[in-house]
Amino acid sequence: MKAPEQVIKDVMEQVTRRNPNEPEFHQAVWEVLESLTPVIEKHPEFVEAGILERIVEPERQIVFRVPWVDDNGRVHVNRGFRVQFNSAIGPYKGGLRFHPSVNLGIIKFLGFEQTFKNSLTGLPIGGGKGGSDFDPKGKSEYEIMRFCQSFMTELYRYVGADVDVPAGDIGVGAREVGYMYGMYKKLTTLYHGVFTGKGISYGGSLGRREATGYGLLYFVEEMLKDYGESIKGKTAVISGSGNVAIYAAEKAQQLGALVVAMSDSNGYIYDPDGIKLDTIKQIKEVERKRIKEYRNYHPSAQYHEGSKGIWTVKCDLALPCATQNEIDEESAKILVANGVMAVGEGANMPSTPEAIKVFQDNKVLFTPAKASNAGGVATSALEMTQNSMRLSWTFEEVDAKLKDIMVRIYRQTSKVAKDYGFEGDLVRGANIAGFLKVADAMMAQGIV
Ligand code: NDP
Ligand code: 2IT
Repeated sequence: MKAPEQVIKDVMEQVTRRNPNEPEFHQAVWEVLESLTPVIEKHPEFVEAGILERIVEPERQIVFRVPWVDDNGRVHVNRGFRVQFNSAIGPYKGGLRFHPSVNLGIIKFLGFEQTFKNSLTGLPIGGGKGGSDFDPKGKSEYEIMRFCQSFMTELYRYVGADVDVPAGDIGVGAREVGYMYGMYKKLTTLYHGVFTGKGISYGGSLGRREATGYGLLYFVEEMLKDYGESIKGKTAVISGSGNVAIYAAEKAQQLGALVVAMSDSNGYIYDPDGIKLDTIKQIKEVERKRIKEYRNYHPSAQYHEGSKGIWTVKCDLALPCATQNEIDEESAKILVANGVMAVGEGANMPSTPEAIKVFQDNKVLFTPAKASNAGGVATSALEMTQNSMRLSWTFEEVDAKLKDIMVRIYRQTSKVAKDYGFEGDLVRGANIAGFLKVADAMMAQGIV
């Protein structure tokens, strides 16, 4: 019998060899595998059943052509992806990302993370992710619609309410979900919950829009409580100004934090009196413009080019809510030097491994994405439930369930970390807790 460290090393080598040029996927896999040594020690049966080799290999990867015609009659071709990663505990579930940086490796990293995150929600959803290298920026409403329709004319074959249920992610919100849902319905004549994040008038859940950001703050609040602290009175910096960032900022403000900086991919704004969220919503949700417009409304605020600079703003709470690897070692060191108390990940894998090490070495409270941003997908599962039951819950009902789920994820993550001898290490706690449920289901279902 090989030593657990060797088992893990061998699986990782195979992942690197079999998936060349996919650094984000390697990074996500390594973070999980590295946490699993004590689990493998305790459960040699997982090794015998090839659980690790199977869990790092997507069940199915779909790559397809997405042709569309712009407003000037020019033809464009993008690439579409759907990676159906793991269905051990439920139908594939996870968002679609439209961003020029999308490639198979990015979608695989996201699908892999999603598998463990979905497990942590305690709800019956497997892991999947998809998207396209389409860039929505600067496109007209009809161009967006035609792209979404073309994307769906292929994807519709592979999804379904009990098969695979996509949702939003970067570049995909209620507008895009609406266009894709409309085409799905036309092609299949099925009116069922094949997407989440739908508009409220056609089966969407109240509270889904807010869920990822609100959930992040519920999670951080619960963690701070354990250390005799709370969000009230803290200064917060939140990167991004999309769906997750906006509702993270909203809940942070409701809980009494002063949010002083937000960003987009061009730069960040610093408003020491507190960001006016209505202005951000107007610029980002209504006008779909750049964050630098904020200064036109609030001339006393500062705008700085470059999104990375946001981590030089002094704060107690840093909440990365934009994209992967947005906090590197250098930024982490600056945050620590400026006295950051807690880092709560809203985006997927926003901190590099080196940055996480800096936070942990310096006793900064750190919440890993797959635990602290699970509120979005958890509420998606609540949307699926409502669709199946043919009823709609009130905002308050959904929000209360979300809060319960986030508190439960925090408690479970922190307990599992402690049980395995790593008290306070939520990275390990989340990886182990997320893994155990999926591994158990895979064991029960045989070698498939
Ligand atoms: P949005 O498209 O609504 O917003 C993304 C924000 O991040 C924008 O402000 C965008 O700026 C910025 N951003 C995107 N890419 C980059 C980049 N390469 N560099 C700097 N800034 C960037 O997406 P979401 O808010 O939905 O997603 C944000 C993060 O949260 C992602 O990591 C996503 O995977 C994760 N997430 C989302 C969930 C959801 O329910 N939506 C659930 C769980 C996690 P710009 O407008 O300039 O591009
Ligand atoms: O990363 C994520 O968890 C999401 N983008 C949300 C997925 C979902 O199915 O709601």
